[in-house]
Amino acid sequence: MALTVSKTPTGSEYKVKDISQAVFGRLEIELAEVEMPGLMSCRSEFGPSQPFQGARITGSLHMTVQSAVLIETLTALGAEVRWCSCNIFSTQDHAAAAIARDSAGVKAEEEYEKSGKLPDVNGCENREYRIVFRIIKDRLLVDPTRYRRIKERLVGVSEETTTGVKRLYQMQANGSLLFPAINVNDSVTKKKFDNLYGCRHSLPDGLKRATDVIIAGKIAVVCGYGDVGKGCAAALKRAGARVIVTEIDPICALQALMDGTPVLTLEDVVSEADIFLTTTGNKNIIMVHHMKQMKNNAIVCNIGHFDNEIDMHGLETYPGVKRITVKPQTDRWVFPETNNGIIVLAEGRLINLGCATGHPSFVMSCSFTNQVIAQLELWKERGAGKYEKKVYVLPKHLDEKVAALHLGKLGAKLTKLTPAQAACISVPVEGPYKPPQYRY
Ligand code: NAD
Ligand code: 3DD
Repeated sequence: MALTVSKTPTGSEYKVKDISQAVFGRLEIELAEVEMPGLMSCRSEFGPSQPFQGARITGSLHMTVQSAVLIETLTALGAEVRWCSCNIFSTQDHAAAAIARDSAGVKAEEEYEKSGKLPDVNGCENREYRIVFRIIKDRLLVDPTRYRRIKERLVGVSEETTTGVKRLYQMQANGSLLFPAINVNDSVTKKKFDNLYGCRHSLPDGLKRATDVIIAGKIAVVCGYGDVGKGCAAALKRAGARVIVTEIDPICALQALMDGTPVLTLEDVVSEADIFLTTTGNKNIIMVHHMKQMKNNAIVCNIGHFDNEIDMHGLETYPGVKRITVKPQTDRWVFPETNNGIIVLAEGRLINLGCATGHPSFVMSCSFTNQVIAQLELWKERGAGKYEKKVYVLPKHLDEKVAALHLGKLGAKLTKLTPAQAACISVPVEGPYKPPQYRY
């Protein structure tokens, strides 16, 4: 397997599918910038002072047009940025090419992820890489922890998504968190926007591009009714589907019922439903024994965590099953006993990023403005001892600032409180009373 890394005239390295797509990528990035007021405001507010001077930021997040605007906001504030994608289907090659040509070092090639193994050292055309890989492999054999010492130089990490944040809290609890972490996901202007409205927009986009099956009139099962599940259920309802929710949490289940959506178990509906969607962030939600019972050409897809919500391993290894690839990321799997097939999208990975282009720019601007603020905070406070090896959330006033940065674009005008009104509704932040932190 050839491992070749290219360099731009300015020397930044990149590995992307087709650098010639940079022209197209740049055009789409320019369109996205107009829809991302929060990020553009960060550039005008913080750009002059170059707060990230000396900072080297590396990101692993879907390499999309929207992420490209985030990357170029970080570089506009003075950071040196390197990026790699985090999913084998979500890279938008034209965005990767534009960033590679104009901004950061980008590795958006997912061939190693698909093969599941590092390139063969001897297969690398690039002599330097052969040497580097040899050194890395030899030293890891001697000291598997050798490359953990990087943590001494690491200032911290900001985490984008629900499942990633859950992993960080688990690491904090078991003492394996190596550096401070900011939980971007639980900023209200991230979770209640990206996860909810972003999925409400991008789920139907993915379904239609992948299958062009009508949603209206169909029975759709949404596993999980958190923010992602709520957004998806709303989208499917608006498209005319009869939605059924599965849940483990009584409060989320009750919310579904209040939204007019029945709550049943997967076993109750598996042989009747037409569309199955997992949104839980959990694993082993739809197993192969469920898929065997489904109607012919039932659609099975996931928008939650990566490819372990759907039992792809069980499906791929089912005796006698036949995989028919209709088109990239749309596969029909036929069971030998019934000759019935189910349609699995994006190989069980994220449908909105695998079969479509993910969330639109405006809602990603909310998420990514939180990312910039989190990175600025970690960099500004580095070495000041403010942050321990724990997980932190951003303060409410910054959350409100992110929201405020996005109101003008949609023509909103906020009402101003009189002092008497402000006094009437203010809640003392310090002292015995702490307003409850709702996650719902
Ligand atoms: P959440 O915790 O708010 O919601 C998950 C819900 O699933 C919870 O209500 C939980 O009770 C329920 N659940 C857990 N196990 C279940 C099971 N076995 N059966 C039924 N329900 C179950 O999380 P969220 O913010 O909605 O995110 C969900 C997942 O989506 C996470 O993995 C997150 O990282 C991911 N996510 C994906 C995108 C995307 O663009 N594809 C965007 C944001 C978040
Ligand atoms: N995610 C969805 N659409 C995206 C896009 N257009 N660019 C980058 C990332 C995108 C994933 C996010 O919703 C992320 O916040 C998550 O998974 O929580």
